[in-house]
Amino acid sequence: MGATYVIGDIHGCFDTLRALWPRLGFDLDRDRLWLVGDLVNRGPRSLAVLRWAKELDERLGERMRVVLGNHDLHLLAFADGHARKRKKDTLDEVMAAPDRDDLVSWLASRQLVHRRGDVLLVHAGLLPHWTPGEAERLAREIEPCLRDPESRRPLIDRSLEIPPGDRWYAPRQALSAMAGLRTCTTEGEPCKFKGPPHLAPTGCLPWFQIPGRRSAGVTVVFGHWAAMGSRIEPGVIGLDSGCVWGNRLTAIRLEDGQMFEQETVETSLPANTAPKKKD
Ligand SMILES: [Mn+2]
Repeated sequence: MGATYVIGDIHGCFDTLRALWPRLGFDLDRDRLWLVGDLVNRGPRSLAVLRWAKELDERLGERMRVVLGNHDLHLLAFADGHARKRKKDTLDEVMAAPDRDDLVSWLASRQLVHRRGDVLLVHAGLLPHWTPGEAERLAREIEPCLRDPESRRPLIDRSLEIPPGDRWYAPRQALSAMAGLRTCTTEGEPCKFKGPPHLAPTGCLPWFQIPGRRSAGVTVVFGHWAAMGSRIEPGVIGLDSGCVWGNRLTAIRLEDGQMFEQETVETSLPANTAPKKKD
C-alpha cells in the first residue's frame, strides 16, 4: 500500500529539506508525499523547492499532493503583477527563472484541501461550521479559478475591494481561511492574531479548539502556525515548526505517527522577528 509522508512548511529552505529527505526512507514507487503548502518565500531557495516539488509531482502522480498556503498564493499574485513586493519576500529568483511560467502554473493547479479516508490536509485550518465534505466542496469550487491569472484575480488580488454580496466574497473568505486561519471566535469569525496560542486575545481560540467544530470527526493535517510549533493530538496534526525562523522542519508518517525533525541548516534567513519556540 505504501506509506504517507507529510512535510511541513518549507518556505524556500531547500537545504534543510535536502537534509530531511533521505531520513524519511521514501519509496518513490509506493509511498505518498503530501506537502502542507508555503513551499516558497522568506527562505533563500524557493526556486529549488518549486523545481524539486514539480519534478517529484511528475514522478509520483496521484501519490503526491500539495495544498496551497498564503505565501504560495502571494507568489501567484506577485507573478500576475497584482501584489507588491513585501519587505521579507525572497521571490526574485523565481521571478527571473527561465521556467518561471511553468512553475507558477504548476503551483496554481495544486489543491486547497485533500482528503483521504479520515485524514484531511489543508494549509492553515477549517472554519468551525465546515464539515469535511463542505470544505472539500468549497475547495473544488475555488481550485479551478486559481489556475488562470484572469479568473484568480478577484480571489488573490488584495487591492481589489470585494464587498459582501459580490459573487467572489464567499469564495474569497473560504480561501483566506484555508490558507491563513489560526484563531477565530466561537461564531467562526477569523481573528488577526499570529502569536502562540496561549497569548491569543480573549474570544479568539485556535480554530481546532472551537467547541462543536464540525470537522472533528477527521484528523486535520495542517501547517502555517509557526508560533505554535508542531502539535500532535487526537484529530490534529500541526506541522509548522518554524524552519524558516531557524527552528526545524517537521515531517510525519501518518500510518504510524513516526515524526522526523530536521534542524534548520540555512544560515541566510530573514531577520527573525517571529517568536522562537524551543521545546
Ligand atoms: Mn502559511
